[in-house]
Amino acid sequence: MQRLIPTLRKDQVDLELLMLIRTILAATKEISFRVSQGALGDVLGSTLDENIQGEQQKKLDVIANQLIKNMLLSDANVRSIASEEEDDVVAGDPDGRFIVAFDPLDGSSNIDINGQIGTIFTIYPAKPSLAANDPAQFHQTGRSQLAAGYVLYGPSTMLMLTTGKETRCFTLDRTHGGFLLTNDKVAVPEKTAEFSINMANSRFWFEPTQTYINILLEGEEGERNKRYNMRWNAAMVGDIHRILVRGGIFLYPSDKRDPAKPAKLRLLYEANPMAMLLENAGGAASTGTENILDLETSDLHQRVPVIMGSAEEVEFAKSFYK
Ligand code: FDP
Repeated sequence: MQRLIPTLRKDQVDLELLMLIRTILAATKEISFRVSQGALGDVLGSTLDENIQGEQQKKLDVIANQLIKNMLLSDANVRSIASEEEDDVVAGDPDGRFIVAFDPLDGSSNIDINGQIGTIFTIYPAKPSLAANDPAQFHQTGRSQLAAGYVLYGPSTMLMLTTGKETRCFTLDRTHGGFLLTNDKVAVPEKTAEFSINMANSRFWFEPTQTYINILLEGEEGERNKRYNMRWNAAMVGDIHRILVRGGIFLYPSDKRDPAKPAKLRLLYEANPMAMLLENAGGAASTGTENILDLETSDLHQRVPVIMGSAEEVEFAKSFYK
């Protein structure tokens, strides 16, 4: 089985970018180990702090953030860092060629129940004219991403990665400590009969979401003429992984719960990397009205509605949001 570095070399990935991906993955291997230790590693439970988005930080959120940040700061090619757990941009090397954004621990509510969690990351080119601590470094569209991926800490630890060509899947081989290529061309089935949405929010949905989901619930008696099943992992990384493996549609639409927070997921370090992984595997990613990858980030922690997955199903869902 092929190892990660030879695979990236074969894809002619820039050498410094390749080293940066390796740096990020070194931190995720440490996180994977800590996660597998569970209560024995004293990583479960909450801290007494909240992040900038008012969410209570779990111990593992903080540990994962610190591990990745420290590794990135030791890489001279990293100019700026953005993280879900950091209020502002963290300045790296003033001459670094790359900027990195990440969600250190996606699916925080799954940490204490031994459920699926993961690290999501994305790498962009740095803007040479801007300082390392300038948030405008990140004011780019998702189309500028040089690499995007996640590491899923499940029964096995898996890496899903794209550097612009195919989306590839690797599995962490604990016997030698490296990621081995286990799917060299991930292909999302075009059609699906599986959807993923937090149904508990249904009374807060806007009309397009109500109409679309009601049609799916009608099954073979409705317009789609097929019986749908539902899956909700409560960790985007787990839901998107399932969709990359066997298809499906994932929605976190805007809703009326809190007018100050009309959408939940973050564009820079959640929606964009997942959208790139999906598009490069033949899937699609939209807000309902626009392609996610075409949006320009204007705030590090900006939120977007998300509809992503199997291309034909996303296209059908979009027809309700016009
Ligand atoms: P979490 O806040 O637990 O980190 O990042 C946001 C996210 O998880 C996604 O991973 C997940 O899909 C969603 O929020 C879960 O939202 P609900 O609380 O509505 O289930």
